[in-house]
Amino acid sequence: MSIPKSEFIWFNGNFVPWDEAKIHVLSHVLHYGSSAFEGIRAYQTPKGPAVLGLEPHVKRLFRTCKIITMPIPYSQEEISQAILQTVSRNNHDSCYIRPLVFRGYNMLGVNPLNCPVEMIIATWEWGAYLGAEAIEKGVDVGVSSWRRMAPDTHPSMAKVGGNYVNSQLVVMEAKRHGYVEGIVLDIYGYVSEGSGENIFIILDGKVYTPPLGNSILSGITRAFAITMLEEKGYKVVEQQIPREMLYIADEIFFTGTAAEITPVKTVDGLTVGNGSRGPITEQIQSEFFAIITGQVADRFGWLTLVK
Ligand code: PPE
Repeated sequence: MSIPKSEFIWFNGNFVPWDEAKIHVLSHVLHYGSSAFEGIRAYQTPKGPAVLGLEPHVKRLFRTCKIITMPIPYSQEEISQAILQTVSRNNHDSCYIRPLVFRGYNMLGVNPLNCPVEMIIATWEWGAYLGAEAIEKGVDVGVSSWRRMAPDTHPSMAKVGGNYVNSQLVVMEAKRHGYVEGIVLDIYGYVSEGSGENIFIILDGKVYTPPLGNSILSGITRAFAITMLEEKGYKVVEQQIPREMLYIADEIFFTGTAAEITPVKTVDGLTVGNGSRGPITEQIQSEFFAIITGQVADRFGWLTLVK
């Protein structure tokens, strides 16, 4: 399935028709993965569309660009406004939002510094990332034979295009083996994350998730999940997780903007808990969907109305 087109893409400060948002084949980004991106969602609420986590996503984009020395020629406020305007111009009730900063066309050679920093913001309608039934029934996943980037190689805290070669290898292998998604271990063999999701493991009433030091992306949905879990009185432990904990877990769920909160049903063919969505996962999921669709008050200030 190809991307469902919207009308406009914000491109270096202007709205251009979807089909005209093009770059040269000798752009630096295409050759060396020199891009920084975000994935954000807007949800339909009774007050109109609202963007979830606008501020933390824009902040993370700027941090990614700082890590890879790719200065964005706009302020965070300008980018936030541009995101809201793009959702509005494309008349979405709900959508996925993809801001992308990249090194454009001027010179080739690894050094990016002589190439212009360009930016787009695209929006489109994107349903459930891991399949229509995944949110309720959960997904079958496998531990990848690939490892996440070692510390001091690729910066996992930065959402950089080039990092996603690793994610692509993980997800392609997972699909080849009949799984929906892969779980990647870090270089030391500890659980890191999915190809595009953070992971939570529940064992004996405690909730575990890998810390930033295990080569994870600092997920915004992960932060939302921790906030909801702690509010409900669960202890969330950020600690190194050995692979075998996946096999004895009572519940496992993924978090991510695209994946939202998705239960994991099996790992490497072994059933997680009783094989259906666990009670803590369900509680957090229903709270999450109630807040982001405006069914209950946005008490954590996660939403920004588009109009
Ligand atoms: N880890 C990775 C590697 C990752 O790519 C994501 C988001 C997360 C964790 C969760 O982060 P957050 O969205 O802030 O909760 N992956 C994005 C891209 C997915 C894609 O296929 O493209 C996303 O979910 O938008």
